[in-house]
Amino acid sequence: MNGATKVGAYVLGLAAVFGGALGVGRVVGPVGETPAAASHDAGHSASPSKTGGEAEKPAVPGGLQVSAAGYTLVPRTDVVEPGKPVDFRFSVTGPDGRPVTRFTPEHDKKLHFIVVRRDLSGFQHLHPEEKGGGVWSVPLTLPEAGEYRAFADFAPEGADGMTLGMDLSAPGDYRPEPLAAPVRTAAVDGYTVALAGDLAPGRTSRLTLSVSKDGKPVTDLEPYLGAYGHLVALRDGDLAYLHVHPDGEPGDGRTAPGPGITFYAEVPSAGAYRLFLDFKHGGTVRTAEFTATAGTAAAVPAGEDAPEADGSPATEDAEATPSPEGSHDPGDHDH
Ligand SMILES: [Cu+2]
Repeated sequence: MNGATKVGAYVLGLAAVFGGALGVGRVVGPVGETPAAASHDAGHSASPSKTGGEAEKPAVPGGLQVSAAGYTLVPRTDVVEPGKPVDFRFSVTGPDGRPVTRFTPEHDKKLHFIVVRRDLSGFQHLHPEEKGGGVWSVPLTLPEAGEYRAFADFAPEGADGMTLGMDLSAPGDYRPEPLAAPVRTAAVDGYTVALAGDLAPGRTSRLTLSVSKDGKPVTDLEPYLGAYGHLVALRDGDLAYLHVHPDGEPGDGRTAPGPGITFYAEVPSAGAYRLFLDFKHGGTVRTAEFTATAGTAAAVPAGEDAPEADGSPATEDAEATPSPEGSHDPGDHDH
């Protein structure tokens, strides 16, 4: 599979994220479109910026640009001192150069704001408030010194959804932490989250994250932003942003409130990614973090291509991985 194909599939993955809120157009598949991805996309636009015509042009992954398709992320707060809360303000300007004031909500919010340090530590998923005149405001603390990346994930009214990214600096002595090794379980606040499935570059990868507490599966997850979980994936090295979403939603008659939450993810390239799962239980939203590797068969050392449950390195065979909890019927989609 060539590079353009991988990127094309990635664009389609983004369209799956944003298309539901937009509900415009039909699928005009970029190269690399798969029947599986198309089934998620039916009736939705196919690209964050175009609905066709430029399908052959390799797209830039989300979050790497401060300006795209005429829209620009403009900070209105200059310096953020480490450890000190600030009222962080910013705008999105449109093709006419003015702040955009009308957005199409996606997942219950007009704008999702993700902040993470360049070493992939300190993840925050925030929801700024509109202050009028296209100004967004959010209480923000950058806990430690360092270079941070902030992502705004939004859809201007009448336009396709997009993710723009900007740098934020917290002055001081920055001591980057090494990326954690790939793991299959993450602990947060007394909960354990187990990851099944593997990221495969350029393909739709099915991931199931299963939540348990005190060794017992959690079967009463609470909807958060219209889903039982939200997963953000950031690429190690440049923080390319991939916002993926669950298979099914609360109240659709087939999606159980845990313990398994299934996602479909498209990653544009091989390499390491950091996954951040937000889930809500007992009235509190928590984030479980994983490092996962999108590999190729060649990248897996001989003899280590073992079943995923033992924490072996990622393989390409993501779609063959069953959901460990059987929270939905594998027959009701075509992955
Ligand atoms: Cu959000």
